Amino acid sequence: MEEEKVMHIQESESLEKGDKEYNASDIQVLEGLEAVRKRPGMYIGTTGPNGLHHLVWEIIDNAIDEALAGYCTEIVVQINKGDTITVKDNGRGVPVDIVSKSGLSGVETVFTILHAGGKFGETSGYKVSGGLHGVGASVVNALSEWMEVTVNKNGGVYYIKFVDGGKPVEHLKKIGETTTSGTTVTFKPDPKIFLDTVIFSYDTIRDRVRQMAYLNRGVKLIVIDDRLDTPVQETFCYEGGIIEYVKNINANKGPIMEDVIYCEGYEEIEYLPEKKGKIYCEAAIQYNESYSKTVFSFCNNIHTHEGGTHEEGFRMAIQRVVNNYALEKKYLKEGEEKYTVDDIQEGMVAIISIKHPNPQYEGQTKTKLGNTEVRKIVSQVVGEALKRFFYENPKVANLILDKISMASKARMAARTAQENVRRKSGLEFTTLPGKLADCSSKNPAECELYIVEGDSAGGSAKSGRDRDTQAVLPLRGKILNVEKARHEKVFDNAEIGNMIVAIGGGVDPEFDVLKIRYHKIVIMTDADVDGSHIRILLLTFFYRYMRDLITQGYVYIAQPPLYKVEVKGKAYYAYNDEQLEVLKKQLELKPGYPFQRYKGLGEMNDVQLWDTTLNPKTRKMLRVTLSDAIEAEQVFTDLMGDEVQPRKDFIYKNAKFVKNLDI
Ligand code: 1YM
Repeated sequence: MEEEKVMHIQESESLEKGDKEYNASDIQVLEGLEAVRKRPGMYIGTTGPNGLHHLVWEIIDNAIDEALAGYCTEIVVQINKGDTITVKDNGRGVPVDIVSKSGLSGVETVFTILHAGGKFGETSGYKVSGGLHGVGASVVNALSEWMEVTVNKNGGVYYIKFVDGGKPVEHLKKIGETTTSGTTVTFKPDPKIFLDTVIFSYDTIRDRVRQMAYLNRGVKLIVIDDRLDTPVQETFCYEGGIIEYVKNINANKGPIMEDVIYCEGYEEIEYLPEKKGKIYCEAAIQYNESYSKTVFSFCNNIHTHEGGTHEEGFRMAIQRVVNNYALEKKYLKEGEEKYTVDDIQEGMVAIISIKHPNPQYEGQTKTKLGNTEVRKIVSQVVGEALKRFFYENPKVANLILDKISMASKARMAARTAQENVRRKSGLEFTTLPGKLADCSSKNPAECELYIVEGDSAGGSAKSGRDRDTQAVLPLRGKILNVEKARHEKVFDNAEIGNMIVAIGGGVDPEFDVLKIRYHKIVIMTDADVDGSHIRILLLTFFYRYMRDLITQGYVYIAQPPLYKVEVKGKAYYAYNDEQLEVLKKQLELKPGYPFQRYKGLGEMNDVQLWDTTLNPKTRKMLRVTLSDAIEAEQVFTDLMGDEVQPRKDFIYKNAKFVKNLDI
């Protein structure tokens, strides 16, 4: 472990007293920041795009903490021209007085001494944001080419600039008067550190800022992208907080109730010797008519991907309260099999959010909450609120219990059906489907499976492919929408059964990516509405039943051309309208020169299909990527919902979901 200098800062003196020369402690400060520059990964995870954006989260976190302390109502996050970032809040302003322990102004202390902020905030409560890395503003400064901090406080405007990874140009200086208060930080990430890219993604920042707005009710967050000729600006502020978050997630899933069950409470704890603090817990629950569960948990505004003790407490509560209520109201008879957590979570959307003064994270990616005291607190808070809701809203409770009881019956009926499929699904020896034209290679790393819409395109693909490495599975018609079907129906579906057996890794929760027979699963559908619908249905199936296939990047979308132009016996292809225009110019075609618009894959013969879509040397494919479950949930909600427009916009527009990859 890197040694970090932790400052304990308790008293402060006034600025006037503290004008000072550089001394030994300044050198220590620089050594601390130098350590960050030497091993940035230790502080921000990576120096790729995630690490780059992490800098922004750190600064926003400080502003959010100020909001949670009750002093700040509005935060502006702006991407400036030249990809610098400005974060501005209207809180108290970072302290400007000299801190006796460091001999520096509060601002300089916070922005140059590792972990200074955490020790500072004792008077105002505690620092809740951050957590995963929670490294603070000094790390951002250390990794910036320059940083400017302006603080409005006590009637004055104070300013300081740092260059070259945190070296102050001058000490904090009063440069004007003001009647307002707040902190503004602008920084430019150092391209010598962030070698991959120093370009910020508006979508990434917007998504995170919106999530912050949901998780911290009433705080107004504004995102601006000022890099464009016409700047983009969005404002997020949710008085209902996670209640609105749940409603939003549920909007396209067909909620079966109007209300959201809201649970809230806190408990004082003692942590570390002599330290007191509050664990604050809230959860929001709403049911929809689907069969999948959507439960997201957060600690200190960080998504705990791997769950942990807060989720355990939540599960304990729902299982206890629902089963007690069911027994009392005779949904369940004495001695009958109790509802499982899975039964209760079918069709449930829930957000669990806790704020903890001393979170401990575990798990592979350090996103699993480990604090054991949390289990009981969440269980109590959620249990009481849920129980109260059932008694106060018997009609809604009835709807929910009916749904749970159906889930439970279906589970018992499906047990046998699922066992049958498991046997069929490649976990044990099976025969490959007759419709599959397999490849001869048995090395998954070089094998590709083309899932092709329609028998005629399937035929062309079968004769046009490279038989050594390319397999073809034609699909007849539309596949089942797994979002709207029960498990046993999903497993009964012939097309789906064929895919499961062909791919060979089984299905979730036992899906094993090490057993798949192809490392490229390529979806090949027509470039029309039906084609994109089939593509979405396939992606939904993979997401719900073979999630690792998507998260580990094995799924691709073939890009057949849309146009063909023939000049002097030679064929030229265009994959979109712009390319067609370019082609027309390059070939100097006169207006009205004929070109072919492909309506479907079936119009291409085997040679054309090889040239344009199958040949690894010339084809274009998109790789499907999903890094974040919340992002995915939103995408699938948009896609599978009843609204048509989001679906239409999907494949070509949604850069988050599908990355361009020329292979
Ligand atoms: C754009 C980023 O950092 N705002 C901010 C930070 C602080 C305070 C107010 C603040 C905190 C406290 C007292 C306290 C911080 N102060 C410190 C430290 N926005 C942004 N706004 N007064 C002001 O926690 O007691 C660290 S962050 F350590 F100096 F108190």
